[in-house]
Parts: sequence; structure tokens; C-alpha cells
Amino acid sequence: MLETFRSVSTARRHSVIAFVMLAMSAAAVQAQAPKPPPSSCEALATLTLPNAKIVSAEAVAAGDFSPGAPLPPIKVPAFCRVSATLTPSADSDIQIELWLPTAWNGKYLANGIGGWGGAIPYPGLISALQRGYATSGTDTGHRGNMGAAEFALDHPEKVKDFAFRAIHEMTVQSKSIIKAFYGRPDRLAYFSGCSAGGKQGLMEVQKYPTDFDGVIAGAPAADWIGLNSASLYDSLLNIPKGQKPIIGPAQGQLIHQAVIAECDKLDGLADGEVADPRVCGFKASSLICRAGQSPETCLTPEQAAVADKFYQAVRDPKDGTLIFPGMLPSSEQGWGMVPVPMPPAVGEYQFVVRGDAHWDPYTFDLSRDVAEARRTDIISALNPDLSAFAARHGKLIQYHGLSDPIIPTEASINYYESVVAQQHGLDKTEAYYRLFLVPGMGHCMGAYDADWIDALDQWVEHGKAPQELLGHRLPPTNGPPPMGPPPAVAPVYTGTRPICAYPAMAKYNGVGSADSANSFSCRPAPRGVRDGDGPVKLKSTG
Ligand SMILES: [Ca+2]
Repeated sequence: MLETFRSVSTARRHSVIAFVMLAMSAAAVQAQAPKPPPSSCEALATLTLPNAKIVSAEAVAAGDFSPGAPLPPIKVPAFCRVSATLTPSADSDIQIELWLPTAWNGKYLANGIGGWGGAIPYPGLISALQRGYATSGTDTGHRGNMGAAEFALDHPEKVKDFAFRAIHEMTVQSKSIIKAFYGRPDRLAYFSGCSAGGKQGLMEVQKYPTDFDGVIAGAPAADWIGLNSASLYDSLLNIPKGQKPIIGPAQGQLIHQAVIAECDKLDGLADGEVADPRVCGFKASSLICRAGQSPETCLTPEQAAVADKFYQAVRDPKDGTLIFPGMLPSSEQGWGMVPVPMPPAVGEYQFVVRGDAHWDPYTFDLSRDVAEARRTDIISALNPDLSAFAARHGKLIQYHGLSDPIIPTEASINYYESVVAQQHGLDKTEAYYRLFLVPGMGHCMGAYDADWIDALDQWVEHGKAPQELLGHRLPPTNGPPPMGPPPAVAPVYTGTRPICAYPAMAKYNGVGSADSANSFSCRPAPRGVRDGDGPVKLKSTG
């Protein structure tokens, strides 16, 4: 979730507010001027929409542009920047931005946002605009830090906005504005988001299947309650009340190196990468310090015990019901980054479930509290019935990093398999929904970049179903996998590798450069998730 849980600085929020105020006064001045033609950008300010008000509409010239600090200026084509406030309920205050390029490709791309939302996801808008899409994003109905859920306290309508209504309303209103501006509707509509943004994509497919022709759901937080509950449980395990973290970044690095040493070659290639960490049977207990060993090179029994629990699924202690899968080996570099107890998870229980800002996370009872949270949950997007989306020829691409330290990868496998079961077969599911597991990728990014939007567009518009994507390998990091929006400067890639549609995995052909995708093939691999606490016997799910 972290991409998303990076806090939006106060300065940036202030600058956004300042921008909106400036834009509002500019719009007031323009109201005095002669009325521009109906298709002009500024004229959109007078457009009337149900339960929505356009706050500003202004033309932005091609060139360097920043939507607000701390984002650096970046080259953009000429576009019309529209801000609007949507009020589907009396308590709603959903802010959206819609950017309309002068040179339009005829398509609309909506962006999701991670964590608890609270800001317009500008990096996604910029990237879509550069490709010629009309594109929009929303703060999901409130302003604030993406890790903070305070907005939810005593505001059930705002929780609804965050859960599903803001993205849907943004989409409906954006399509109306697009039609008014260009004089014709969008030809195709896509959605792209990761983390909570990935969940928003799945929610759209499940609840509003006609909104989009294609959806990209990255590392989706689909089981919102399971995820937050497991995060909280792991956090409390790692930080007993009043104590320091048992596992920190240094232990994460140490364990990661040991995982690579033990499991790298399982995929037939010693390249520092564990292609399928589901079959890696690493145990942190193997690193417990022996007599005379330097403490930086090994673990205390307590550290090893916590680490090995991180790998295990979190289950209801009463009946063994799965609450959420454990983290996969190779995710360790991100373990120490998570602030604990993880504020987003605490926020779910304080502000959504209990409605009590003083609820003490150390009173968390895995059995009682998770059951209570699930009873009232409207945020999760776990409905496996995607038949309405399939029937309207929608296409869904889901991806998930195999080294994700925030949302364990197997959550995506479990959801995908639930759809396969509901659809009575992998073939029927693959016809419109494909899952891509990315080796080495952390939460939403890292290890390999792939052009998910192009893959979706090729599938929807040209009927070319993605069997494998070309992954561009990012330079190795010696620390946690990167988080946050992609850098303004394009990275220098160090190689390519195929990223295969599940259940296939990329296997080395035995000859050729390990840096070239040509030396690999997508080959059949087992379906499903690790069975219990290992040693990692893959359960057949089909
Ligand atoms: Ca390897």
C-alpha cells in the first residue's frame, strides 16, 4: 500500500489549495469576458452537471508544467485542466481533476489512488496526458495524508465515497465533460490504479461493469479487511507494547541475502532473482546465531521467530480460517519500511470499524475484531462474479510483484482463482482477465517496468490478448524496493525479461544472455498458493 501511503506534504496540499483558489478567481474574471465558443476550455466552467460543480477550467499551454509542488515540472502537450467538486450525497465533497488534451486520442483513462486517498494522483494523470488520453483522478472525497483515515470518523457517506462512489461518480461526470468539450463521447474508457487503486479497479469491474472497457488493477488491496488485519497483526508481533521493533531494516537485508543465496538457483539461473518465491522453503530459523558469531551476521531466536511468522498466513486462531496470506520469501527488503503499528491498518479499526479515535491497537483480537470488521465492510472488492464485465467485452489486467512487502502476492492469486472457480475454468477467465506476477517487484513498482496501459489498449482496441509483456529491468537497489511515483527522468534499464500471464513463469532457455528476454520462455508453472506453513508444496487449484 505504501506507494500510496507516502505522505502528501503540507506544502503540496497548500499549493493545490492555492491553485484551486487562483483558478476560481480567474474563472470569475473570465465570466465578465465575451462568451467563448462552446468547445473552448474556459466555457466548461459554465457547464451544469447533476450533483457536481465545475470549480475551474483553464487552458494549459504545451511545455513545462507542474500541477503543484513537490512535483517537478515535466513536459506536457497542450490541454484543458478542469477541476470539479462532486456531491452525490449531502456529506460528499469529492474533488476531481480532468485533463483534456488538445491532440486527443479519442480515449479516456481514469486513475486510481492508493492508501486512504486524499489527493489527486497527478503522476498518473501526467503519464496518461502524455499518451494523448483524456484523463482524470480524484481525492476519493477528502483531503489528507494517504495513510490517514480520520475523515471516516462519523462520516459514513465519506466512507462510501472512498469505498466505491468517488471513482464511479468521477467516471460518469468525466465522460459528460469529455462529450461537452470535444463534441463527441470517448471511444474507449480505461482505468489504471495500484494498491488501493488496484482495488478501485476491481470494484469498478464488480459493481459498475459498464464504466470501463478495460481495467488495470495493480497489487490490489481487494481484501481490505484481511490486508489491514494481517498488517496490524504482524506489526503488533514485531513491536510488543513499549518495545523497539524486533525486525528492522538491517534484519530485512540480512534475511533477504540469505533467501537469495538459498533459493536463487531453484529457477535454473543464478541471477540474484528468485523467479518463483512460492517454491522457496527458506526458514529464518536457519540464521539463528551460533556461538561466537558476530550479531550483525545472524538473528536472535526472537527475530527468527517473528520473521518466520511473517512468511505464514494469518489465520483465525479459533477455527483456522484464512485471514490473509503471508509474505513471500524475497519481500524482506521492504519489511523494515513499514511504520508499525501500521497507521493505515490502525485507522481502519479506529475510524471505520470502531468509530473511536482512542481505540488501542494493542487490544486487537484477531478473531473477534476481524469478524466485526468483515460484518460491516463496504470497502473490499472480493466479489468473484465478473460475468457482467465479461459480457460487455471488458478486459482486466492484474499485476502483482512477487516481492511485495505490503500486500502479499498470494492475495492476488487467491482472488484470481476465486474468479476462475466462479467462471468454471481458466480458459473462460483468461478470455477477459489475466494476472501477471512480476519477479522481484515490490509494492506496485521495482525490478521490472512494463507498459500495462499499452498491453490493455492492444487487448481492448485490437483484440491482442497479452500472453507475455516485455519487462525492462531496473538497476538493482541495495535497499528497499522503490516506492512512490516514477521518477521524472527515465531509468537506465539493465536488461529485459518476459513477464508471463499466470500461471506461466519465465524460464531460462539454457543458452543466451541472462539480460535478454530472448533467452527466456513463458513455461507452464503450478497454480495456486503455498499450502499451509510449508515446505511450500503448491496446492493444485485446477
Ligand atoms: Ca534465479
